[in-house]
Amino acid sequence: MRHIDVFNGDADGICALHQLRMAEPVEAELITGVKHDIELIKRVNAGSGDQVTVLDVSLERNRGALLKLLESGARVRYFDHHAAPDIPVHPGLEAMIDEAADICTSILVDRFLGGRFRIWAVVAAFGDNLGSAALGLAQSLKLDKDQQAALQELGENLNYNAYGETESDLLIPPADLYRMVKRYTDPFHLMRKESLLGRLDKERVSDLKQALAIAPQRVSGKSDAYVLPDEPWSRRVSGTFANHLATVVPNRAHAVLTRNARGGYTISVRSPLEGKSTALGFCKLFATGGGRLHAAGINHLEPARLEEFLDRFEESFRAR
Ligand SMILES: [Mn+2]
Repeated sequence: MRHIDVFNGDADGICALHQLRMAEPVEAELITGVKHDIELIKRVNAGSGDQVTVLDVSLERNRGALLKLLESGARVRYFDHHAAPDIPVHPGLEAMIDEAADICTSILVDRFLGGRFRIWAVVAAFGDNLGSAALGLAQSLKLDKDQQAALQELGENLNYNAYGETESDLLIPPADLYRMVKRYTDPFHLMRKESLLGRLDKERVSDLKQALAIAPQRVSGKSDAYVLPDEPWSRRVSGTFANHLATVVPNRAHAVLTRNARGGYTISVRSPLEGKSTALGFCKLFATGGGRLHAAGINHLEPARLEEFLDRFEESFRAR
């Protein structure tokens, strides 16, 4: 029997798998990728008797590949917190899905293991930006303020490593980052021993600093659009930069454009909470647009359409 572990390359995916494998150590084949690379199950090659564990990737986006895998005779255990409106019923599938807003996959695994390695769920919840859930778990472990702050930084750094268009944009491939994390039962020990964490922290700070030094390409009454240079740091920081702008200047709409491997632009859009135009409504005007109401994006825009995009962005967020 082979074990295949399929997990999101962000902090939540890594910490979920780490908890499980401390409880159930096995040699497993690893399948993971950058954070937005979530169609991972189609990369699994397994059959009768094989055990596949899937962590922190949308079941909805993997449903077809999951059904194929189940039909091939593999057994699948699935932990996730993304929307899953139609969970298949199959004797080979054990699904632990909870879509509650204050839950991440590592918290589901923490429940499954009865809290055995809870400190890693704290790290993951901070990484997934679930601050109050993380603090609740940290308090149940009686961690002090300094320990909480250190775990928050660790979660954010592990998470930041997963941002980029491809693994070549990242400081370390997520599978290697997991193999490093896996050597430590104690996250404080990991932070003391591994200089990579300090490098991730520096990179996260310097990427944002570089983005903040870029002047917007288009400034209008109610919105700003930024075009970042064609560099790995741009592709790592784009979402973080857009969130930063939305936090610091919440009454304006923001678009952050980065060059992608197809020669076009990938775009993050954030909209003010009030006003009738939303990031999602705007992004849906484009074929590859989607996301959440006030935090949406466009996967690909042809380069020749840049000026048209800037005009439509300005126009959409002009009226309030
Ligand atoms: Mn997650």
